[in-house]
Amino acid sequence: MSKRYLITSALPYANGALHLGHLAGAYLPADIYVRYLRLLGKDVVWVCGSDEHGAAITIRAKKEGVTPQEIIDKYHELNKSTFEKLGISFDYYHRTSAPLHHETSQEFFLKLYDKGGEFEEREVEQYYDADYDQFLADRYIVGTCPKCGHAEAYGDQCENCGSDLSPIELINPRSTLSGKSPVLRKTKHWYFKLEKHESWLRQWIEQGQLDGALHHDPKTWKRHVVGQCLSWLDGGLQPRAITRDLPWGIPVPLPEAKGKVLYVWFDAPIGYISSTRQWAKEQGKDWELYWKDKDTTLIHFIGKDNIVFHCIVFPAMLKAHGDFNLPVNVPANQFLNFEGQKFSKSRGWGIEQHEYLEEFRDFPNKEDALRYALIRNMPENKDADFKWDEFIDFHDKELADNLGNFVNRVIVLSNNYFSGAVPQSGVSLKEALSEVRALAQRLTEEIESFSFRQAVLTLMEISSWGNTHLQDVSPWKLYKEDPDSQAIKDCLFISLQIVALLSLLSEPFIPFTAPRIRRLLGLPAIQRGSLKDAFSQLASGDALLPAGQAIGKAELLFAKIVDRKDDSRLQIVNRQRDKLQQVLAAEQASQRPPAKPEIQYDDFSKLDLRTGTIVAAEKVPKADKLLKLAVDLGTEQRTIVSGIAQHFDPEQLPGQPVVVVANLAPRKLRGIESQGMILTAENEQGQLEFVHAPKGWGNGFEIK
Ligand code: B3M
Ligand code: ZN
Repeated sequence: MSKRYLITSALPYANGALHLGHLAGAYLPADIYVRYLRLLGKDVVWVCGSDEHGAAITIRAKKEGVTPQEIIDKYHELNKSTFEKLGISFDYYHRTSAPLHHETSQEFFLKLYDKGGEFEEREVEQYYDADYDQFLADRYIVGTCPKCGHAEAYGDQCENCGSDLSPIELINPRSTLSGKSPVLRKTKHWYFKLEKHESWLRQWIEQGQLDGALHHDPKTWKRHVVGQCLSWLDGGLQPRAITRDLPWGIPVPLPEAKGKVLYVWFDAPIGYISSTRQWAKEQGKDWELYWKDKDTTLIHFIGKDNIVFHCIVFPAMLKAHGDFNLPVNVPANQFLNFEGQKFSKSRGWGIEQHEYLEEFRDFPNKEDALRYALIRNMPENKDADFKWDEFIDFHDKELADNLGNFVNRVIVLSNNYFSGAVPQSGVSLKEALSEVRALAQRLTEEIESFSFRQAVLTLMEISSWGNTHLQDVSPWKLYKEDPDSQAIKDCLFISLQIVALLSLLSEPFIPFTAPRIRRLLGLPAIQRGSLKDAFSQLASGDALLPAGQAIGKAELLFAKIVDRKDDSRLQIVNRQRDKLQQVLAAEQASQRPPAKPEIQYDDFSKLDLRTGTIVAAEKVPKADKLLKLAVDLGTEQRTIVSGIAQHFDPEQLPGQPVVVVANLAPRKLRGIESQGMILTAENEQGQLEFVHAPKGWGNGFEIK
């Protein structure tokens, strides 16, 4: 392991709240990793912040009818404070509107500019909205997708078919500002010559080689990350425009670039640097050590939609600059779905982080309950799905029944048998805990290889080991025979050591629970290096909790959700499930045809509706949709031609009760006179069903 770590998480746009998928993607995994490094006493800095430039912000401002500044202030505060409440322990949460970030980005641009050979200037034609006197960012242009025909494709992407587009490709483009079709106008932009960097990038990604030396082991990178990078490289790299004609952003620091700003994806990753600089300034540290020293490991945590920027574009920028380290790993996560579907704010499908905190405010230990469920189902190598059923199971079966129960039993028994003091024991902890130590060792390897799902299962395995050991010895049985039995003391001595170890190992995953376990044991608060110290104590066979130490009273760490005596927690979860049902029901209702205009009673009373039974049915030749039916109306038999052939097999129909509009004027269909109409309705699956009176009613009754 290296001496120093610089960890980054993707800077969220300050244009909206974050949902659980974001949390599971780039923030929770980094938090686990960083907390773990801190427990090992590593010198680590974790930076993040709000991404406050680009069309994402100005479009949201326009939608809400406020200024971009109001938007970024609102969502920066919301996201920052929500992260804090969930225990996401950034060292610094900066914002890209800060002066230090503007300065850092402009310096970066100028360094590449002055170096020469990295940029090229191009005169290009771009869409311009004459009414608004403004060039249009890609997202400000909508039109028909040339690939799939979707009418609302954006200038950079079609959300229907997923194609990357350029605004020029759109059919019938319109400006989202004026709604009119934009005009093409000449403008000048600076392009970063990404293609120049193609060959070393390939070596670096494929073989982990950089400047003729091994930079990282390429096997430690996730396959889907390497795969995405290579397919980009295979497609050939192109120069990328890094300036824009927009009124919101960081001014391009060149006299001839008045009115132009840096492209948001140029300045956003530089946000990692400025966030580190701001942190160092406030802490009296040297930021450059974290970015430039060879003993520093840089790791970017992101979602899969940002891979190309972090594995190709930003590394090329850093290399072009010359002084900076490149990331040793970019353990991007895939996407999290929600109850089988994509998160969608507009559909109301999903839950945002701050909403969860609000709606679960009366749910005990809500933060760790959520973190745990997200870690158990983290989309590490493929997309995953968050389900409330699983949230309940993970909480009740694993956190409560396994971990919570183990801690509780050990504390209760120690209080009962030894008046709350750690018992004397002569066992060799080296031997007694050898399996537990091996599990702890495995857990560290899993965290270090970004396998957090597996790591949290290993945590549970340690707790299971403790439960099994307790069960095997069953001190409550021994106690009845001989309350002074040494076996009881040994068993609880060992168990208490495991609880002490769990109070540290659990902290990266469930940081609200771990300090409570510490307090139950009478142990001091966790500090940087606590786990490292514990590992060396265990390695030399020393106790984490020495005999005689006073422990506290038991308290419930996790109150089960499914609990016959108290359903308050289940109700909180059920409210979420009900909300989703309502979303689905409302969507189904809105798919039904709109109501028809009002009619008078007389209009209705003109209808003669009668019960009947189909007695014969056959296909109408050369008509896909039509069936010829014979219907018994009690006093007479009618021939009715009905457009239901695609829904029913004629052989199944004889005997089917129906309702007939009996006084509909006859009309000829394919040469057959149809003498009435059969009533049907479409069910939720879009299939036709007959409307009919209850079976056994008989034919010819009037329906009023
Ligand atoms: N703000 C995109 C996103 O939120 C962008 C990430 C920047 S990371 C430097 O997905
Ligand atoms: Zn399309």
